[in-house]
Amino acid sequence: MNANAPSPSGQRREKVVLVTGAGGEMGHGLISALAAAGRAIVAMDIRELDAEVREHCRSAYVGDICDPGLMERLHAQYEVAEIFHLAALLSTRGEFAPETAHHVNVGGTLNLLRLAAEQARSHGQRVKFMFPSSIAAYGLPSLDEKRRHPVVGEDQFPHPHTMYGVNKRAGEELGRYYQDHYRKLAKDRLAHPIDFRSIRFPGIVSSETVPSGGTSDYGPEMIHAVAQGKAYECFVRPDTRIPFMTMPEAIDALLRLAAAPKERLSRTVYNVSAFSPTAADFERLARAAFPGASVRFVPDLGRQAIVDSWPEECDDSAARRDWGWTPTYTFETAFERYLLPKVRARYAGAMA
Ligand code: AKB
Repeated sequence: MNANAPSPSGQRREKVVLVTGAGGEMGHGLISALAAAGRAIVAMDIRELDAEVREHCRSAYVGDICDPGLMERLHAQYEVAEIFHLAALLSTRGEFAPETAHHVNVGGTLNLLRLAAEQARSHGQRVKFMFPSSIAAYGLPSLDEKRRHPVVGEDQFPHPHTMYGVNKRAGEELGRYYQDHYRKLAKDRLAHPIDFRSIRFPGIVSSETVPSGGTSDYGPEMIHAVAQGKAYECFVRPDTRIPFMTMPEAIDALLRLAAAPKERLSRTVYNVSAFSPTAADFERLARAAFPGASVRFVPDLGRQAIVDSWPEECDDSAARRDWGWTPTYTFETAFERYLLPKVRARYAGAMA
C-alpha cells in the first residue's frame, strides 16, 4: 500500500475524506463531526457552502457530481480514502423531474463510484464508500399492506413508488457491484476496489436545518413553523406513521457504521430508526411545547400516497447486532432534550 501515492503530476496527494452534498441537512453536522475527529475534508456541493462549513474543510468545491471534469480534478489533486456521498434530489422534488432525479441520483453516484475505483487503483487501498439510502427504497403496495406489515426488514417490499426510491435502490446495487464484481472479465481487474456501506435512513428531524424537497418533511417543517408562531398546514393525514430519527443520531449511525470492522458486517445495506410517531403525535408535542400553535391537516393526496408506501417501522436488529447501532432518543426525549431547547433558542427573536 502506497501511503502517499504521487499524483500524476508527481506531487504528493493529501489523504482526504470527500463529502458530497456537503451543504445539505446532513452535511453540516457530518462535516463538524469529521473535523472534530481530525479528518482532512474535501467538500463539494452544487451551491456555495456556508462559511462555518467551509472553515472545517481543506477545500470546498462548488460543482456538479455529474461533471466528469470535476471528478478528474479531484482524482489528480487528492488521495481519497473515504467518500460520504450525501448529494441527492429527494422524493418529492424528484417526482416533478424524474429524469433529472435519475441523472443526479444515479449518474452522480456512478461518477463517485468510478472515482473511488480509480483512486483504489492509484493508491492501492480500498476506498470506503458511505451511501445514505432511504426508507423510500421500500414500496408497500397499499395502505392496508402497510398496516398488515407494521415492521419491515431490509429484504422486504423492494419495489419503490418514487424515482428517488428507485434511485436509492439502484445506488445500493451499484455499490454492491463495485465492491464485489467490478470489471469482472477485465484482465487488469482490481478486485474489491471499494468497501461499500449503506444505511436506509428514515425521516430526519434537525434543530438546525429545515429540509426541502422531501416527503417526510412534514415532521421537521411543523416543529420549525410552530416555534416561529407560524400556522402550519400538514400535507399528510394525522394517522400517517413512518420512522424518524434526529440528525445527531443519523450522523452517529453513519460514523459508527463507517468505523465498524468489515468482518462484523453481515450486509451492505442496513435499516436504522429511533421512533415512529404519527403526524398527530408531532402535532400533540408541538402544541404542548407551543400552546396556541396553529396546525391544520390538509393532505396532499400525491405526497400522502408516497408516505403510505413507506413502512410504519423498520427492523434495525441487524444494525444493532453487527455494529452496535442504538437510538439516543425516544420521540418524547427527542423533543425535550434535543429539539425544543435548540429550536426555542433559534427562534426566540421571532416569538418576542
Ligand atoms: C424524503 O422525504 O424524501 C427523505 C427520505 C425519507 O429519504 N427525507
